[in-house]
Amino acid sequence: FLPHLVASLEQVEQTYIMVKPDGVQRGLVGEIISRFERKGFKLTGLKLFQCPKELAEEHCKDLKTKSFYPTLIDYITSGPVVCMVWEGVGVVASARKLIGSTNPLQAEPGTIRGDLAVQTGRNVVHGSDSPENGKRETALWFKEGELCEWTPAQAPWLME
Ligand code: IDP
Ligand code: MG
Repeated sequence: FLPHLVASLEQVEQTYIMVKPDGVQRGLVGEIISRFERKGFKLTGLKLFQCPKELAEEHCKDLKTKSFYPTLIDYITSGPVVCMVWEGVGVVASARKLIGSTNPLQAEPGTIRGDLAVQTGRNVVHGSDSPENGKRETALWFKEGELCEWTPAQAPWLME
């Protein structure tokens, strides 16, 4: 029992991060995973997955009215994606910062999109935009039993 690791349990969030098909095709999977890993968040789910159309539509349902919606669905289902769940205090907002702005040309250097992409329609990675959506998207993309609860050996060196 490590009291310092459970003290802030209610503050622990989940975010759904996905390397999109362009990131997989361009060989950026390791690079993208590394950024979250090095930051110090905890990986609790990971799989390579060919997304069916119905799941892409459910995931993107808030964008249904947008002109780019059909091409977005084609993009997300165009090849395998890497699905991940990362956990930590403040992980949702922090992951969005690591990812950078939706338009890679406006994304700051040092962010994933700022360093690795040029177009909104090929912006290599997805990240949940709120803790609620982090939970919703985790449940959408992962079945129970696919997630791992574990304590990283480095935990006491990341959190006092
Ligand atoms: P986000 O991924 O930064 O949260 P959202 O507005 O939620 O951005 O849009 C979801 C995804 O839809 C974007 O990551 C991008 O792949 C795609 N998208 C958003 N706006 C456009 C656009 O204007 N043209 C083409 N694709 C877009
Ligand atoms: Mg979004």
